[in-house]
Amino acid sequence: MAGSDAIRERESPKRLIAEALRIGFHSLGISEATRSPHADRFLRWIEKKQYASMQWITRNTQRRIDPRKSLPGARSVLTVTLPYSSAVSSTGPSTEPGAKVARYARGRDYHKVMRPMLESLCEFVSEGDRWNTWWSVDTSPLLERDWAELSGIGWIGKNGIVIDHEIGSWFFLGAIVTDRSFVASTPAMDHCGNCTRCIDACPTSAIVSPRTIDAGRCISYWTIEHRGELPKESRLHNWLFGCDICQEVCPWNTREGRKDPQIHPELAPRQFPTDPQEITHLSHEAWLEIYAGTPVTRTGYEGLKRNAHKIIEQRIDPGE
Ligand code: B12
Ligand code: SF4
Ligand code: SF4
Repeated sequence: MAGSDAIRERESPKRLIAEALRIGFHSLGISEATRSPHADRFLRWIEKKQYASMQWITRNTQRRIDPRKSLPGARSVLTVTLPYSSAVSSTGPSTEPGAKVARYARGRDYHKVMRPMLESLCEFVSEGDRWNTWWSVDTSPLLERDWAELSGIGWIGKNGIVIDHEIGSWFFLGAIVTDRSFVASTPAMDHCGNCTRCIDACPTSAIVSPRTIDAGRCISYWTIEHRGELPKESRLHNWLFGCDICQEVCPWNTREGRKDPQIHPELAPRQFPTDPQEITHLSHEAWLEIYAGTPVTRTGYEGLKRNAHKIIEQRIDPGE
């Protein structure tokens, strides 16, 4: 029986949450499948071209702001979290020298880790072909953080990242949209208060206003998503791939009493070379051996060498 013909009452999520935890997720929250309350902010961001060269984000905008466009008849959005290691890299925090790789990218590619986990949870939700499901992790058109906030997972910090008050922000998000209806969780409250540490610490002023990132100024964008030569004015501040500064300074990630969640074994951090000179000399085979299966390959062999060259260039001429 298709979902639309089946029982319409909201169900208790108790068994669903237990199943998500059994599969290995850290938490699961539920929100109603509606238009995102921040949809207009997203559309303004697109209008202002704050996506730099990420043209792909301008496609499917209606689907991105409303999950019902991806799954007609959708009733619930289930948001799950999967923590990654918060341990500092072998080069230490971003104040220390050495080419740095963001924490999220130091284990196996999370898309690969989360895919079977989400598929397994979808199987549980759909009960054979009784209910329809559609899932997303990062690359699908869905404003994942908006539903994470609505489903009580955490609030969107001024750094633009979802923060869980117990474990901080070192985790990935995944989402399942379904026409099965579950009782929604209580939306998360903002706990940033008057703090502006992330905005003050961002070395490139990419957080142009609280919760709005101009990708064209963000080190994470330059080192991961930008293709071709880096703009002359770009400053990488020793980041070879990604950037963690606006999370490193967040008190919710450093406070005493923060819970250190269990990390999925496949996300255990690897050791990567930290000398940018060494990276510029890597053969293609060596590059594959070191980074295959991790998110770092997204920027490509040439892209990573480009980033290493830029770091070296800026050590010779800091330019500020
Ligand atoms: C495009 C993208 C990027 C781009 C652009 C960043 C950005 N903030 O949008 C780049 C490449 C720069 C990037 C970098 C990073 N990303 Co990214 N990225 C995405 C992606 C694919 C889409 C994000 C998006 O829709 N942006 C659109 C614009 C409009 O977002 P925005 O400016 O932040 O504004 C939104 C909200 O903040 C809110 N908002 C804006 N203003 C206001 C004001 C108020 C008062 C309120 C309440 C809300 C609000 O409304 C807007 C619409 O949602 C998502 C996955 C997904 N499908 O959602 C992952 C995602 C957001 N990224 C993620 C990660 C881990 C990162 C990095 C930390 C990686 C790293 N270490 O280098 C950095 C962090 C940079 C940063 N400070 O945001 C995770 C975040 C997990 C979490 N705990 O929140 C996600 C969810 C991927 C995942 N599935 O886990 N990313
Ligand atoms: S990821 Fe780095 S460059 Fe981007 S907003 Fe955060 S601190 Fe700024
Ligand atoms: S550093 Fe402060 S303002 Fe920024 S996200 Fe964390 S609590 Fe919020």
